[in-house]
Amino acid sequence: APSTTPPSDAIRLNQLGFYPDGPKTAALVDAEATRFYITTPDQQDTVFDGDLSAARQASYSPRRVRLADFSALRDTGTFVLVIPEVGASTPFRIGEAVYREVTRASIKAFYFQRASTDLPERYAGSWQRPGGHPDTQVKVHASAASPERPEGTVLSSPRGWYDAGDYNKYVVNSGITMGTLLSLYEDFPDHFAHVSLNLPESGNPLPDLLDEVLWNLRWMLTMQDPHDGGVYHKLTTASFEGMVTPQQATHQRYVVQKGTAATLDFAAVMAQAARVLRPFEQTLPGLADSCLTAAVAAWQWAEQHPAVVYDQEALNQQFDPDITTGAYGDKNFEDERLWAAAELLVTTGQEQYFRAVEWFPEDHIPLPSWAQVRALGYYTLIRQDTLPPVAQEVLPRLRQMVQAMADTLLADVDAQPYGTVMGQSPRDYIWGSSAVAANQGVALLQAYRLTHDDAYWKGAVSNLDYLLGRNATGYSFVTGHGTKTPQHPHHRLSVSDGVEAPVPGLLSGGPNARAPQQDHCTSYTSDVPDETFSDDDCSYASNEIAINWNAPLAYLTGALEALHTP
Ligand code: 9MR
Repeated sequence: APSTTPPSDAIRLNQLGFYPDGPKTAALVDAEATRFYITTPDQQDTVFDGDLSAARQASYSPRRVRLADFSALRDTGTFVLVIPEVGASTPFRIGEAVYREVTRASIKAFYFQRASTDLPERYAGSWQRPGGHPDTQVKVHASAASPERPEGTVLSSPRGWYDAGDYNKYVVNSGITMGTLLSLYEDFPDHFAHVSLNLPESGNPLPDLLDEVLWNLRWMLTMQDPHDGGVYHKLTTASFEGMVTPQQATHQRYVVQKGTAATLDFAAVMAQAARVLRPFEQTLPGLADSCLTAAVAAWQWAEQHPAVVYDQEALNQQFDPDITTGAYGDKNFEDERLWAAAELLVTTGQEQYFRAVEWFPEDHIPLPSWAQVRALGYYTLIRQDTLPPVAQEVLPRLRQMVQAMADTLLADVDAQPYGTVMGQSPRDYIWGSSAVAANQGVALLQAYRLTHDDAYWKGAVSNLDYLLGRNATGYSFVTGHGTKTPQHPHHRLSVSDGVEAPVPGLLSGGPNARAPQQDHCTSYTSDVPDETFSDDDCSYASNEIAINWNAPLAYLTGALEALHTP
């Protein structure tokens, strides 16, 4: 066995570990070596050894990366990877259910984001806190005034999740987040019937994942104007509050202008929720019906108001007070409309929703993001055992398109420096790049569910490896899960709570090539796209957290666990 070597940050791998029958790869960054060894944690016994690959380089990075492939090692246990000339990795596991805890944490993270409630110690541990933002005295902003609800009307709109590092609640971003979490349940109901999250509601007959989803669903329902079915774009303070606790954040909250994107996202979520909650009618009497009624009213509003943009700058020219919080200002509603139609079609079986949209506006499927949700509609159609007869005709093409999307993601993966699907293009390193990686993984798993072709599963695993450490920063981007994790996310709850460790299970946004210009934080140490990350709470463009990033992390980890559970 090689002699004992100290840990080295040049060795990057999934810090949680690997499935026995799964791919296992580590990366060595900017160091020369030829052999690697997998040993027991004390480095006394070598259980596997192999050759490092030749060095590879991305077009956008000066780093030379070699890979160590130890997929053939199937022993379970805790190990380290040793490269005698360089150093050792931190210990990692090979075992069944290696992502069980991170799955739970990535969903429990939503509990920590709950507005309007105390988080007692028995559920929140060290991150217990008194509630804030009751949101029972929310005002109708001038931009949202209507005859029935003039400016200044007081509304009650409690619950929901804080969007991100800030304390506001945004319908558009709740849309993709809820769609992704409801889909995780819809795809793996048997698995999630048994995933327990230690929530206040854990004793009830509902699976915990759905209990958590309900916290935001009930808030979303309050964001619809019952007089016309339209949905307010967001519930927000006029400007961002300081890095204070929820109880100290007491500025007036408003609902602002209704918009087409928010209303269609709402319609999609409510239609999907109606379907998913239907089997729990006894526990939640009437809720599925209420969701469907809300979805239909929202759809009808959007048919009458097909192009109401939420343009914050334009609103601020017209109305007071100025609103300067997150805009989520999408201008294209074709994808939201397709998603809403897909959910309404599947839930109601009514032909009108099939006839209402052009199902193939483009040949390829864009990766989901808060502003682009077409894939969510497609995923919903392909996951059904049976579709209404009119819709059958689109299925073959849809299946082929989902597969083509996944094939494109896999196209060049074997030549990548880190061997991950993430990072094949420098354009992957945008604001919230961690969600790019996670959503690529989700897309690959949709193709895997269709075909059972292992290549898609391995591609998805490669992106989880990216998120948990096999990347150019050496971080596992999930707080509290890994050996090197973000300590200072831009997250008001974590900054203000007096607890040293940040709230666990949160996905940091990740490297963002434009972050230094976007947040003016000065602690970045590299401008290489995949390294432009700073574990500093000033770095909201690379180190914030957000619900729409945690949701695909929950899907990716949860689906891998569900698929892997015998
Ligand atoms: O995730 C959003 C990203 O795509 C945008 O480029 C960015 C700037 O508009 O805003 C991000 O969303 C933020 C939102 O506006 C406010 N809450 C925090 C969100 C995450 O940073």
